[in-house]
This record gives sequence, structure tokens and C-alpha cells, in this order.
Amino acid sequence: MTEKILIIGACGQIGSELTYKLRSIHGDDNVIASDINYSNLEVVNSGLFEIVDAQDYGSILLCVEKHNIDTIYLMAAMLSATGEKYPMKAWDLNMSSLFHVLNLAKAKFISKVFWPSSIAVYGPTTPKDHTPQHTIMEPSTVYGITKQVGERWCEYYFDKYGVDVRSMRYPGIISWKTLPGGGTTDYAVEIYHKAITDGQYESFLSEDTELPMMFMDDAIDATIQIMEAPAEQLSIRSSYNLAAISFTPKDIADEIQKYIKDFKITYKPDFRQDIADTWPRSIDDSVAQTDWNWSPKFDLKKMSKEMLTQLGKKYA
Ligand code: AKB
Repeated sequence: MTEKILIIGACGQIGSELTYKLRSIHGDDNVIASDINYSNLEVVNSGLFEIVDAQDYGSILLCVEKHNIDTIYLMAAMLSATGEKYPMKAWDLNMSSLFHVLNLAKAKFISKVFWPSSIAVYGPTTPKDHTPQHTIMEPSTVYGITKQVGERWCEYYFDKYGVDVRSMRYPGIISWKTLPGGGTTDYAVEIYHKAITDGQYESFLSEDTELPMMFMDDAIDATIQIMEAPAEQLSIRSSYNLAAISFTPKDIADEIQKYIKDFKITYKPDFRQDIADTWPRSIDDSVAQTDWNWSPKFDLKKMSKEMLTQLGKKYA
């Protein structure tokens, strides 16, 4: 029987591209996109779409039963920067949505779950370079706390109830189709847009702030790879470290200047600098490499070329 997939949070930066990719693999009729509103018309008009409130168990169940869903990708979340403005809202959304989906799997309405964690699970006491899979985790943002607690619950549901939940710790994700919203790593997307539209960018992180990042195509490939991996190959049921590139705002600016000679960058760090300062500079993802053959395809050079080419066409 064909697998039926529901993506919750399909209008967002990663959810939208996951929708397109999963439809190309499983067929349009087998992938249902959903979100709390119609905020991304490209996704809404691209195939089957349902309004689903991730915080309402009944709303998700209704959709699961209507479409005979087997697998849920839970992509709805409040990210690090917005979460600091609305701590209780971030806690409620990030935790209740995860519990609803895990409980649907526990009750056997669905058989498989993907839930993204983040490098935000790490905090100021974590080793900053080549951060290992198992290490100190004392996150200092609400978002990071929800992701760390979420990881513990994923492992608990796997151990106690046999729920097949799979997860990875996304770094900052860079893409050109849909803008991210409310994250600390968002500068690395905005900078390419502003380079094309304004020829300049004011960075909210300082020039030497190095963070782990990844191009969208790699993030989507990783997500699909972990979901297709045989269950017995997965040794981690909390969340896998995942890595591709690490760079600073200055590194991107230098790369952009190779294409746009007079591109100017200025630096005005704001509250997001305090968040970035608690996160790792680089990640050791050797467990993901061993367990499910993870390896990224994009470095900063290749990604910058692709971003500027695609955005150049978009704004032409
Ligand atoms: C954020 O900046 O909050 C996210 C993340 C690293 O999870 N992009």
C-alpha cells in the first residue's frame, strides 16, 4: 500500500520545500500539505492542502483519518528569536504539537514521525567546536529548551511505546524559495536577498560570529534519508547531530563580493547576538555519517552561487 504523508507547518521555510520534494517522490495524491493558515499560496495551490492547527489534537486527527495518513512530518514551531519574545507561546506550540503527534503514533493512528530538533539544544557550557553527539546540553533559549525536552520525549516514546520517531538537529538552513521567520540564523538568508535588491546589508550578528549552517537541498536530502533508513540502522532516537558548513557573516559577504563587487555589509548586533553566542561553531555529525550515510553536497561557494543565481532570476 502507498504511504500517505501529512506535513504540518507546510507553509514555512523547510515545510514548503519538503512538500515539493516528497510529492516528487511519492506522488501528489499521497502528500497532504497543512498549516494553520493560507500564508504561502504557492504551497496552498500546489496540491492537496488542509488547514490544521498543530496545537489541537482533534484538528490533526481529523486530517489523519480523512486522508488515511501513515507518516507525519511536524515542521510547525516557534524559532529562537521569536521564542524569546513570546516564551510561553513558544513553549505551548512547540511542546503541545509534539505531544499530539507522538500520542497519535502511540495510539497507532499513524506509524512514523519526523520531528526536527536544532543546534539550539546546545548552550554556553557546550564545547563549541566539533560539538559531539553526546555532550553538555544547557540551552538558554526557550526554543532550545523545547527542543531539548522534545528530544527526551521522542526517545521516551520510542523506548516505552515503540513509536518510530526520527529526528535531527538542524543547523541554520539557507534557501531562496521561502523566507525563514523568527530565527537567529535568518541573517544568512536575508543577506543574499538584500545583496540582490539593495546591494547592501546590515547584519544583526557581528562579523566573526561563526555558526553551523546548511543549504536547503542538503537539509531536505538528510530528512528524506533518515526517514527512509531501515529502523535497525538508527542508533539515536533522541536526535542526530547534522553538519554541513560553518561560516561567519564576513565569510558570506566576501563570497557575495566575488559576484557583486560593490556589495556593502555593516554590523549592528542586536539581542540575537546573545543567542548566537551560546551556540556551537561547528558540529561533529559522525554518528549520522555512520548510521545512515549522511554527507552534504553544498559548501559556502557552491551555495552562494546557487542562492545568487536563483534570487537573481526571482527579482529580475
Ligand atoms: C533558529 O535560528 O532559531 C533556527 C535554528 C538554528 O534552529 N534556524
